[in-house]
Amino acid sequence: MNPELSVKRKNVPVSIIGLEYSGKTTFLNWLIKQRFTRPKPTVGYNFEVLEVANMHINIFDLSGHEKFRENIWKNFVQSSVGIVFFVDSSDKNKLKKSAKWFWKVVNEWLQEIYSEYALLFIANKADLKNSLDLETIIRTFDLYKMSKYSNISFQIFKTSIKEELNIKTAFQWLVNKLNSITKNQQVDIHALIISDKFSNTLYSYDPHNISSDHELLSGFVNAISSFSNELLGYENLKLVRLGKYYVLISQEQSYSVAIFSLSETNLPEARRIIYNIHRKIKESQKKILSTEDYQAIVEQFIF
Ligand SMILES: Nc1nc2c(ncn2[C@@H]2O[C@H](COP(=O)(O)OP(=O)(O)OP(=O)(O)O)[C@@H](O)[C@H]2O)c(=O)[nH]1
Ligand SMILES: [Mg+2]
Repeated sequence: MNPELSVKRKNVPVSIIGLEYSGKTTFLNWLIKQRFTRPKPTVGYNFEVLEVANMHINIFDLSGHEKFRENIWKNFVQSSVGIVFFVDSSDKNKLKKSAKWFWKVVNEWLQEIYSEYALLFIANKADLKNSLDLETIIRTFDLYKMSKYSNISFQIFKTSIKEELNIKTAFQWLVNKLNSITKNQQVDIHALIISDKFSNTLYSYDPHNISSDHELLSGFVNAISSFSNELLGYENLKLVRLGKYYVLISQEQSYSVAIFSLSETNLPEARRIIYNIHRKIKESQKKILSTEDYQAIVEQFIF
């Protein structure tokens, strides 16, 4: 078996977001049942797994209601590879509010992680006679600006789920993008080290034996981290070159996670892995995690 760590590429998370009543759950239902439905408003979220093109697409259909937008969207969005943003093209009054949320996602949340994303913009309900034309929607949302985000593959479709207009094509676009993003994720992450602030190794995966002494490497990671804090000011995510390695280090108050990689192309994925590991560690209720706990967390994202 290839000893290199590689991203678990079969499970590909996708979040469907957008204001309430735009058709998110109708879309999910269509993907599952291939027919038009009239769902009730979503409370919380729906979850389904679709097996397409060798991937298990894990779809989270999130409620569009205000409380949920504020508190829950960000977590789902940041850990997804694909994001589907729904807009009701027949509801002129909601466009401005919808655009505000769209840009919050693109400008704030996705840039914070700076991983690679596929973002599918759906202007839905094209069958209704007051549906706005695509040009108006693009202008209102300022979608021309999307070309400057090199970490986001973006596409817009005007659809009707009711009349099955463009909906297959839009989903196919997403599947293709997810496929190519996750192919790039066949990464050569050579080692992953989690250490505490006293440089004790909490978890290490080092199949190439970068270091026979992991405590030494942990100490080194901590030293780089605090050195660059002094140099650059506190910044959560740092990238250093170490010989032939790119080392991405993320430090929290009591521990740090470092990923060693041979190629720059792996870095977007490394960022996502680090972000997810932090999230899982934070979510964990236990105060002290064992090596096995850390291992279980890491193995959710890479194998
Ligand atoms: N005419 C028309 N109606 C649609 C279309 N897509 C969805 N709808 C209807 O719009 C209504 C709202 O759809 P939902 O899928 O529940 O909306 P949602 O975005 O999941 O809403 P929340 O869960 O409340 O955030 C339902 O009655 C759907 O049947 C469409 O393409 N055309
Ligand atoms: Mg819904």
